Amino acid sequence: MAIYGNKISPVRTTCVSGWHEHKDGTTSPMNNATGRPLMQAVPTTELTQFAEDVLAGLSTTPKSLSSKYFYDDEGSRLFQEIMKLPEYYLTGCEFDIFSTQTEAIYRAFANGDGKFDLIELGAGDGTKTAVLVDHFLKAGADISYSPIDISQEALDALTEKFNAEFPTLKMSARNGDYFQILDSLRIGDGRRKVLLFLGSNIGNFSREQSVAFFRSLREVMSDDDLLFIGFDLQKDPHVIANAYDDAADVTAKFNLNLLTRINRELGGNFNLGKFTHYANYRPVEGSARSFLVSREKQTVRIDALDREFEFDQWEAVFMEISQKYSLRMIEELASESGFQIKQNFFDSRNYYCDSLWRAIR
Ligand code: AVI
Repeated sequence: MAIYGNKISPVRTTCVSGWHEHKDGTTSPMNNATGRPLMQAVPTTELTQFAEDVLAGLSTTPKSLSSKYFYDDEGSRLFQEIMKLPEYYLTGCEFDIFSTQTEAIYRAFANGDGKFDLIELGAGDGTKTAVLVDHFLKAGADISYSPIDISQEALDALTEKFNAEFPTLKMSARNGDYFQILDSLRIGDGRRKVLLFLGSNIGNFSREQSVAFFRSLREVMSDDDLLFIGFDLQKDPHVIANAYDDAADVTAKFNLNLLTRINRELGGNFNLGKFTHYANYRPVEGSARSFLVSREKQTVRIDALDREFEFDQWEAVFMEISQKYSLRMIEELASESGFQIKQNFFDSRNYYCDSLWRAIR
């Protein structure tokens, strides 16, 4: 019996249409008549969460795959490449904020005493955070740094870099999904925590998932803790559309890599050449979306699911949403999740905002 990855459930969901979004941000196929999750027990090989989500996503109309699975080691490497692309302005904007407003950020984090623990959710290679840490240490702050990331390779690179640059910094890197690690954040030693959620990672969540996520962070935060979030702002639609459709096709490779991951981890037989990447930006909703579109009618088999999936010619698989925000949206998100804005930091072009939130007591 083939078991792909860690087994999590002896039950699998079956082919239905629509989505039910759980409070924890996960989704299940939904019975469209009742709006409830439709879970039909089918005797099967035990499936991983990844396998279950792929099954659910490819069994609905329209088909979808979750962008949270983009980040295997190769996906994380491709994302590092995206961040260096001329079209992908987000990283540069956050870097601009961190390098030009470092002291103001330090004062806002320090809250008078300069003692706090920095916890970064989805740290990646930590390049931008290094700018802050460098300044905080030079200012004599008493800090520790805990980067959390799904990619062990990215964490290893970060740890090596930080150990070399900041030999005195107390550091404990943690590998895993930040949803799973949330609970461990509750256990504190009484020191103030500043949680970092940078890079507009929040833009890859739906609005409901964002509120649920921020609320679950609020639950593990003490009243004096702070949350620092990167939001990509609404701007010239052409600038945004280009950021998700770069000339070097790195974003296309980044999306297609999820098919490679399915082939490798779930025994799929996706032919990558038979799919094309397509991205668009909808200025009314402020959301960029990306798709993989089937160039021809085809059948794809996934051994771990013991299933074949039919794709029509030009059928699109929804891959990712990247939400862009107005200041009003940021304020609403904060207040709906139990926070208020302490201070906003903008880059010189007003493309991007790092928003510092304090919990409403
Ligand atoms: C990680 N995340 C904020 C990126 C974004 O901009 O939505 C992922 C990405 N997708 C395509 N390019 C970058």
